[in-house]
Amino acid sequence: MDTVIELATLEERFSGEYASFTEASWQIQLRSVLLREGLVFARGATASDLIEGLEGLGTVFLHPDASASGITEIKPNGDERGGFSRAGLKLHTDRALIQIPPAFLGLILDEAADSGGEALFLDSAELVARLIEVGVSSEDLLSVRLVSGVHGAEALPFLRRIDNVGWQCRYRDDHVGHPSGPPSVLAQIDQAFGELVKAVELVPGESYVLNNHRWLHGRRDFQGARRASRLLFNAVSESFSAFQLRDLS
Ligand SMILES: O=C(O)CCC(=O)C(=O)O
Ligand SMILES: [Fe+2]
Repeated sequence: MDTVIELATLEERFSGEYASFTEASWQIQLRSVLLREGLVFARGATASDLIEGLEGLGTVFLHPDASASGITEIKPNGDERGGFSRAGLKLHTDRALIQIPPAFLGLILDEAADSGGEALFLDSAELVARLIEVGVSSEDLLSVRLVSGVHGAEALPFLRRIDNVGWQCRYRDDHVGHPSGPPSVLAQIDQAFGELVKAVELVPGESYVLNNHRWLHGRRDFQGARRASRLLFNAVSESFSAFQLRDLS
């Protein structure tokens, strides 16, 4: 039986338990882990495999930096900050300041850094649960907005309820955009980030796909010639990326 692709949840990835799938079944497993967990790791998948794997869930979103096929090559180009630098990227939502950010993000590590460059992840469902647990009120939480650092004016909700389907989250705190809301809540968010963030050292040929409406991602700063390929997708249905938050109503 030809094994083409190996998949793991974040937990399985940490314990090195990749599961092998044949051609026939890996796409089904990829979609099912993505829908359930919002984050899935793969080994041996190319960009076109990921595009095929998301068939029925998402369609390729053309980022301004992407090539015609939708792939953005992420590598240092002399910038001092942002994706095309060697700088660390704080936890964020991709394209957080557009009305509906792309729902899914795939990233393949093509070439590893000499040091650093670990991928960072945070589940906003876990974040909200923690914030409620430490006493943040749902009213305060729902008052947090995201303000563009580039276009000025518009403020978009940190957490948006989509009728009958669930929630959507967006966040960034960098040159692209920043949160606005009760200072004590913003401080609690920062503290929870430090406690809940997960770092993964991807190996070349390894990739992840995440729900960009649920999981925040980032990376640590690095040395060397790290290179990655990124794909973004719009969801075929909002319900594919909306997630449940028991603590908020
Ligand atoms: O380099 C990475 O691992 C992620 C890059 C990224 O998140 C971005 O450019 O928005
Ligand atoms: Fe990103």
